[in-house]
Amino acid sequence: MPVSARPSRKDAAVHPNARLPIPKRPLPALAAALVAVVALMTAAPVRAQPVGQSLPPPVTGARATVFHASSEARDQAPPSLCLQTPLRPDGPPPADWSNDAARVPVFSRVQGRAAVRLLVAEGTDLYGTGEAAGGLRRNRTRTVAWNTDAYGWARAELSLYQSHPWVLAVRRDGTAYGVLADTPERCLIDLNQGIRFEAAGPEFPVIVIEGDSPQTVVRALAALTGVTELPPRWALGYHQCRYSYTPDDRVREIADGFRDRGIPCDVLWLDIDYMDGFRCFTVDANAFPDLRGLDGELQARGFRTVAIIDPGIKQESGYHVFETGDALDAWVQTAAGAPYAGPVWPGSCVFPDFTMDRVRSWWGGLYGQFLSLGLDGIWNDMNEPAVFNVDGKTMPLTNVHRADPDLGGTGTHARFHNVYGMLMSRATHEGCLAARPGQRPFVLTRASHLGGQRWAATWTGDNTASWDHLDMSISMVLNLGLSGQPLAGPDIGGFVGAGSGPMFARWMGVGALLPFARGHTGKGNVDKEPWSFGADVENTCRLALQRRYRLLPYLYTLAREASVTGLPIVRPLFFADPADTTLRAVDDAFLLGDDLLVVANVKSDRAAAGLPAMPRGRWREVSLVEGDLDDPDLPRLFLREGAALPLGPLVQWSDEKPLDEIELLVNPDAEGRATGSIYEDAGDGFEYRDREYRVTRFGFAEGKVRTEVVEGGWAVGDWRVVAKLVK
Ligand code: NBV
Repeated sequence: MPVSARPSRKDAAVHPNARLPIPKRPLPALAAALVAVVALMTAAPVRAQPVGQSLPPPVTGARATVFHASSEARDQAPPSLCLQTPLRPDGPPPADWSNDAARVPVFSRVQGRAAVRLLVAEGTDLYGTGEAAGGLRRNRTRTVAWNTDAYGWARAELSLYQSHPWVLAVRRDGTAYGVLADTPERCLIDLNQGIRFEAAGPEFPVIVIEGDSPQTVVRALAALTGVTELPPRWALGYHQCRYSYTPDDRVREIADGFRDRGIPCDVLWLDIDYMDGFRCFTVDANAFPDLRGLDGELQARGFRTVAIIDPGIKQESGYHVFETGDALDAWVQTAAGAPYAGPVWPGSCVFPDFTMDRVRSWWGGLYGQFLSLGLDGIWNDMNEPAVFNVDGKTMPLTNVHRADPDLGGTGTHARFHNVYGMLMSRATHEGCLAARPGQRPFVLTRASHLGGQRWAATWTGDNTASWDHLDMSISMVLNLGLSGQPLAGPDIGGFVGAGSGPMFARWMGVGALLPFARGHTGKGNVDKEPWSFGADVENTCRLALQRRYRLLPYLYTLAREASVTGLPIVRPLFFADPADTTLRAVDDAFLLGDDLLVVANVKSDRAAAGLPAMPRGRWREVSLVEGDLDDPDLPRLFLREGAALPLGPLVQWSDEKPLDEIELLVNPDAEGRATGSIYEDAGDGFEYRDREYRVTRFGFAEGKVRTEVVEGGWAVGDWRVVAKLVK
């Protein structure tokens, strides 16, 4: 591993891109209406006949059709960059769709851009659009699918780090459909009047999925764009990060901080300052003279480590990554055919062109030696890709990617911008797997695109320590889940700004119940470890994280479900009853799986939290750890009527000890019955693919619990079940 003397660090407390002009805010209503009218007037319908072709049902209960603007557009369409496999149309669209303007898109061109519009019936609620700032319900919003380094983004931000040109529509009666604009280009998703996509680049196909429920449509989306593989179990524990824990003794201090205080934690993160001069795949020998030794120490105490890797490679002779990449001709090129260079953390950088298989393999190969330092996972940041001090905060759109034929061949950055981060995380994922075939890769990425869930988990970027951002973290994670990405979470506590103790406590309460739970904050900011805000906040954080660890068997069961079906881990309340329209806009409460309902208080006023509209049935409030019911800063939890929820023991890290006792929280239905299940395997590795796993079903009836293995043949140590009825 190349190391060198510690570089002189530039003060990186403020993101250079923060000084760039703020992207346009949405227009005021009157101006927006005028623009819409002008747009309609200038929208000349394409004369060619649109073509629709039905697809084999992606999942039972769903029907899907792909529409093209014309047969020429269909024949010339470049390969999809979001679908898992090419489509195989097998007939005409369903006959009952022909006059339905909600299901058959109208294609046009608007000011030179390809546009598509579908009507939306009264009473239809819209969701999805991926990583979008704002609330859960997306009606009357605009999103621009364009991966952007959005440091300190605002509620009105149009573009964040990821692009998901996808809308889930739930009709008044609870049936649902989804609309996917299959384009990687910059794409406006306008939900002001119906569903409208408008994108640069060539005409793009639109896939419409019809389903009997929102769940069916989301599962169908996953059947088309892929699922997240089962993560290692430790990745569902709590993660602690900051920009940056350095030097090595500071990392040790943080580890002590958790273990000495009995606050559960699985993972410590290394941000860019562990590197030698921000050169990827190097280590600062002064700050981390023995990273391998440090990782070993941490592992012995039950911690894993994840290290950051950015795409910008310092243009410097003698630096092994630059030299080997250069020899391979690996870089994105300018329109003139020279390697493109732009400034990022290390100074002038070149950028690997991940659209080429040979470049992805080279990049993946760099992880072999790197992971051997004892690292457990990789964090890909800045991969929009972010470039400093330029308009648009990225590379010129005229840059050239020499993509392989399966990605459509050579094209401009305008075509590949939105998939750059996704392809980087793919290269990382594949590299980790090749380096350690027996271990499940854990990759976190900032930039991504529809389908990116196949290679990485994600977080919502550089949020702000404000009540509003705490509020948005729930709806954003929900909409990511409805857009195919189940493994997501915010920077708990906020990346930008100090915030306050009560806000931090409240954020930890919520964040501990989201799929990816990581505390993080920016350089120069106040400390944001669970103990940084005094004893009261520390107690709340301990309870919040103890709750998460008690829920680990359930969380892991949900992650497994997501890996099989594509259903999100956290779900909007309306999943419990899609026909109940009172649930459609609730976004400070959510479902963890089907059985646990979380009511968060995200307002500064402690007393403000009343109960939201609740789904039908007798949901009963539950306690997961002693004292949680008495803490007003923790979300309230309710168990579904008829549910039996398996809880694990209180542990300090996920595999501290084998599961020997399950406490089954039972909320019997009117007949006194309840059911639940648990998925188990080794927690890492791939033996589960050869039946080395087990799904056990719990049935509660007549006051007794029965267990039955319903799937898999894994023979592991047995646990006892202790049922606890909730009153
Ligand atoms: O690597 C430093 C940070 C990181 O902590 C953060 O999570 C990323 O979103 N990174 C952005 C680059 C600079 C941010 C100011």
